[in-house]
Amino acid sequence: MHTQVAILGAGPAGLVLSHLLSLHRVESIVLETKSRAYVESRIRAGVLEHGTAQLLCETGVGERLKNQGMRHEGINLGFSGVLHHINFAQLTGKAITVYGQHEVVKDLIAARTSSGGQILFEVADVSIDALSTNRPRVRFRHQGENRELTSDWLAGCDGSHGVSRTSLPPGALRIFEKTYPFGWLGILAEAAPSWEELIYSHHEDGFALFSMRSPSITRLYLQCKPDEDLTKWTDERIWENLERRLSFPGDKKVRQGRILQKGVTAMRSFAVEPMQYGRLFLVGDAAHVVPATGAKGMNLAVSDAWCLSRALDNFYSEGRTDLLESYSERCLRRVWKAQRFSWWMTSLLHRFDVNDAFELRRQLAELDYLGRKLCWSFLGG
Ligand code: RFL
Repeated sequence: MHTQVAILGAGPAGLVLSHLLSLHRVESIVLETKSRAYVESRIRAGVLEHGTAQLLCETGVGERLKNQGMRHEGINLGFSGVLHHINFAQLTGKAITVYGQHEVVKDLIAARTSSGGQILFEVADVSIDALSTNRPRVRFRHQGENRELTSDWLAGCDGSHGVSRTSLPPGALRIFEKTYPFGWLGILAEAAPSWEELIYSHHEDGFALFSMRSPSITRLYLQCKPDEDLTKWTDERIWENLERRLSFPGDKKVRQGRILQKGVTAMRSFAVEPMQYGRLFLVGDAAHVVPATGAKGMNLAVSDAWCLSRALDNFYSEGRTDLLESYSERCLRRVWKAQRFSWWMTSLLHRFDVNDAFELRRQLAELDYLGRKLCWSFLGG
């Protein structure tokens, strides 16, 4: 089998890339280790930046997003028991859309399959080679058979644990990494959201995030140990902690409901340079991971995919290679800005050491400063 662009991974990066390439009439084949049902129900991100939502809508995969996505003009920062509203629309003229990553994935898979795009699900034993030749190769098993796919270019969109980055020779990439001494315990609950917008809550017991996925499903997170034992967290203990960390004046409190899903996510920052090796391009989480606090991961994946699709379109339509050559440099500029923002949000809102009273006061002073600064710039200062 041969194609112009072989894509490893049917997450947001791989699917957006395949979708955009098809609009430019560039052929691709996507290989995915999991089943279609699995990737369509994997609960992850839920905040789409203005640019991401706009790209999906403008390229014909935004119908459900427009109908079901929830436009939020701001977020709330909670600290010292008080909520402070930050109005993005007034500050920047832009808003965010709350729409589950798995819904984006469903929309993209539907678009690819209905226009004859090839996605092979449940592939196994994936390996890559010949990356420095003009015929990179992927070997894999599919439906019990050993298969081989050659391509002009290979896109590694296989997430932070995929094979594309880890198959490269030692020293090919420079790795930058930071791990945080905490994780997030996340739940998905059958409960209508109590507040209209997200709440990022700083609390002396640890950070909490109130968010939602739809008018009847709430998504909530609690700062916890990175290797937290979930069996120690009964539903009762989770709700009790959420209520305490999300308690603000007024009559609203966290609405409880059946817990549909529980999980622990470690928090880390990770990036490689460059995001290219021979004819392999790394896209999305395969090249960088940000702590979820900044809600940047999926948006970065979409942005990388857009950048690469443009470069490949230029190559096939005009024979130009300059955009392919500068792919890594252009993506990394944005990646490092997102790394800085995500690190800053994470450092501002989490307790690194519950016994460090100085750090607690410093964070509160910074949050207070931030609240005043944003209100001030708001008034045109
Ligand atoms: P993905 O989504 O991990 O997709 C990679 C795909 O590759 C497959 N795969 C392979 N396929 C072929 N061959 C192989 N050898 C393969 N190995 C793996 C996998 O099965 C998978 O389908 O990476 P991608 O496409 O780069 O997308 C990145 C995003 O998923 C990620 O950045 C976000 O989910 C991060 N994130 C958030 N991002 C946001 O922009 N806004 C948010 O609000 C937000 N919240 C979150 C998040 C991530 C979280 N977790 C669980 C890490 C909240 C959480 C809790």
